[in-house]
Amino acid sequence: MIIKTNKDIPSSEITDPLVFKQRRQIIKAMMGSLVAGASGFSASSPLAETKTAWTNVPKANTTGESLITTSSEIVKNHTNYYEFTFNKTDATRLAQSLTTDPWSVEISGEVEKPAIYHLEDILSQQSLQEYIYRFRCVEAWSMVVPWIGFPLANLLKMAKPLSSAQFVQFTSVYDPKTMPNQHNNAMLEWPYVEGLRIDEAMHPLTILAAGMYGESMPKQNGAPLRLVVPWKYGFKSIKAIVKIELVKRAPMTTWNKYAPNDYGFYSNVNPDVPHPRWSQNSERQLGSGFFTPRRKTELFNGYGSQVASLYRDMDLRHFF
Ligand SMILES: Nc1nc2c(c(=O)[nH]1)N[C@H]1C(S)=C(S)[C@@H](COP(=O)(O)O)O[C@H]1N2
Ligand SMILES: [Mo]
Repeated sequence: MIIKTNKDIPSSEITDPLVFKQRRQIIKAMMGSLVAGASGFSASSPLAETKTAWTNVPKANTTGESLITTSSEIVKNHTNYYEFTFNKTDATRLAQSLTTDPWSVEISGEVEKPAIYHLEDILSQQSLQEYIYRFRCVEAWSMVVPWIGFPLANLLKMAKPLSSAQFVQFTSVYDPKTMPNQHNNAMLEWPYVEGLRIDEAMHPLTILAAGMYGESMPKQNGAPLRLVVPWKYGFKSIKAIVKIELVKRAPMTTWNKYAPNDYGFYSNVNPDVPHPRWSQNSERQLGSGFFTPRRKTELFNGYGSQVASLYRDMDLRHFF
């Protein structure tokens, strides 16, 4: 495994200075609402302009367990971002050209109050928390990431879902000018689409993340806003979300369309349901030593006590 380190380019060097300045102002504004009071920083203090203020984000106590996080250098430099590249190291560089500011998110479909929100308006209405979750890719590697985000349910409730809203469909940004693989629909169809059942989307473990490791989200990890569903395989955790639609029927998702026998709609982590080409009963933990044994994969990635009831009476081999 090749892990490139020190590839982080200061964003001031690669971003047009005006855009950079605007982004600092938004982050400053966001952090004002995030940390004012709790930390004593105010939006006008110079400290609030540094990324360190994100470290004052309170910890969410959704799981009651303490996990050792994977090194941020690894998580930032080993990414899956197929719009840019099919390898795991190049998105660190390639994704920097994506414009993530300004950003807006459309919420529509089976809701009383459809709306297009500016990202800063979404974030300023949420109390951001740190969620330390295991993250398991369908390729059988895993990591532990300290995300900064808020429950997806909070945002969905603002739109007032109708009773006809049975599923939620998420769509990533479509920007073939900066995302080279979007020029070709032969393998995967773009934009990237994912979906959840409404009760999965409303579950308190399901978050939208705007940052990780005490900083705003790196572009290669899905800036400015991505989904994180810790009990499902990583491809469900869609990056760079521009649209959230409440829908009546299960959406057609990118990976399910590409290979329905390999990637089910549910894709709950399950050691007993192998991928057609490999076992899922153990995983390589990113950052662990060469001689460290693989981790035994847990049903629902270890979150069963909180999420198993969502799948009561369902045959998990059939609904994989
Ligand atoms: N839009 C989009 N979202 C995506 C992907 C992608 O290629 N495009 N890859 C998925 C896969 S396969 C995984 S494992 C996780 C990886 O998240 P990370 O790169 O931040 O580790 O993002 C998921 N979300
Ligand atoms: Mo993945």
